[in-house]
Amino acid sequence: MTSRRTVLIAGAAGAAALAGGIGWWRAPPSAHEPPFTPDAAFPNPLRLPGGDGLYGIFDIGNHFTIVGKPVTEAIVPGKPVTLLAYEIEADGKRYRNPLLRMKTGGMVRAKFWNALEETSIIHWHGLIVDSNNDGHPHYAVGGGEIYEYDFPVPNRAATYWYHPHPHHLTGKQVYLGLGGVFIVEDDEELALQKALDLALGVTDIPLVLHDRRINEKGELVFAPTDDEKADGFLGEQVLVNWTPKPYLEATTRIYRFRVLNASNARVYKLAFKSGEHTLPHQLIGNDGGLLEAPREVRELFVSPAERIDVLLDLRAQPPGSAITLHSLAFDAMEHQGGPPAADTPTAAARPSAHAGHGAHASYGAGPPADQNAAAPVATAVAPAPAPVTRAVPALGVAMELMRIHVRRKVAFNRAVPEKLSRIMPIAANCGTARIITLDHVKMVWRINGHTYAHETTPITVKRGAVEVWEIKNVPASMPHPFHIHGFQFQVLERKHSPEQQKALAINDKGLAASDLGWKDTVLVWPGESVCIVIDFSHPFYGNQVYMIHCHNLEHEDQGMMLNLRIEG
Ligand SMILES: [Cu+2]
Repeated sequence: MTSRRTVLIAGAAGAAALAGGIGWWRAPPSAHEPPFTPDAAFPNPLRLPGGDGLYGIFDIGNHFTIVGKPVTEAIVPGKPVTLLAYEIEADGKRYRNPLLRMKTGGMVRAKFWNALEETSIIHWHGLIVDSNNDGHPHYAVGGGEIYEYDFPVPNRAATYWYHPHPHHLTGKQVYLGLGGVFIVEDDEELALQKALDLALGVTDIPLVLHDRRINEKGELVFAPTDDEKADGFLGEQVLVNWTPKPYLEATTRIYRFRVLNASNARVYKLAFKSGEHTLPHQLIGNDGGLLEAPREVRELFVSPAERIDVLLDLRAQPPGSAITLHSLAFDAMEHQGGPPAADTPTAAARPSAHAGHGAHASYGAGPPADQNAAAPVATAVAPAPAPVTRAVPALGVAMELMRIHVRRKVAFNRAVPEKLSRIMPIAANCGTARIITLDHVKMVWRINGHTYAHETTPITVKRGAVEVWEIKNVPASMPHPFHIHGFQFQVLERKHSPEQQKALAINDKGLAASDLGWKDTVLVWPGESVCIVIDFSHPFYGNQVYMIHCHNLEHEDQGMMLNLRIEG
């Protein structure tokens, strides 16, 4: 697939820095600190989760209503635009894409009100729920309709997330704004917070990465071409917590960053650098929560939907210094072996559009009958947004994501605990695995030769079975983040990995530090095979239908997704 490679490497110029820097969140300088002027490359204060508003922290207690709707927010300072968000109103506060937080063992009782003019449903990514509560696209509800959720959360503490999952529309709806972080806490987690004196939104900071195209008006532009529907839709800049070119003011202590890659298709290779010097940091957790012990790392791949939980120690950094979070250059197609496939498509052979061109957020549906106290949302359909003229960096092009300014020295004498948790390994090896093949025909990505159909369940597993799956990505392919609903898994082995992945191996099974612990999404490179083990035990009686899919959202919307039936 030489044409694919060309597509991926085209337009490799760096994204232009956004001008501006109005600093709409900047706190007034305190009497103790000199005034601070950020550098022009990162002029905007990082948006942090606070008491309300965008990313406001919402502690799940009683029943709540969460509305998916168009809202007005400024991504670029001073340029309010329409985007989509989940909104909760409670106790006189309004939260948008709230950071949901709860304890292990608690209940989620929520009404999702779809106030869009198209179908949608919320998937609780990483949560162990029955299939009625999973947010399977089969349960997507139309505009103006409601879906009721009612489920306990048995998960370990971790950073999960929630996002829309309607078939053909997931990529567009996530891109235009829908999605948020879902933090579960347990005793181990609270002990860690206490040991390191961590406070969510202050020193324990979620970093949600979205690459987006933003036009001169500050609008999000989602307009994938046929090539981009096949490859994945990339942005020209990376927003962190919906902040373009962000900076964070820090002190000389340990910070925790919970990174969620919520991008449609972009894989990041994250590293913290002080000038040219890469700073070692500690990986403490990933998709399914804390690792057994911290692991020193220097760089990590994070593919769409994956999470990493890291500690960055700034105690040795002098006040006045700056550290930059980078995505380092990598070759997205390294190891792409073999000749171009015989079925390498022409543009005419590619599938037709699912998501539409130039989609944006200026639409909505009126409230359902039982919600008539709420204000109706806009129904006007505005013209398509103007295109973006800046070049879009290809997958694997280096990008700078965020600047951290060390402002002030503080006394901080806490030590990172040597032991974080206990992970019981599932005894298994890659010998007799169920084979899951990722390939394509005529630019349509497939799993075991299938694309998605609501009515078919190509994979059936008995409840309580323990299975090893070998996920084999063909050589003439792309990196695919493979996700499974309803269960977590352990990664056993990486085989035929590209050199850039091998370079991160910490054991003779080729695993990277970020493959340890419990996972729900794992990146599989072209030509690579990844063995995982899944314990299909769960407390839900009767047949349950979940899914497996690629979390490149364009691949998923195109049908790189299958039903997974658990016979209960
Ligand atoms: Cu994929």
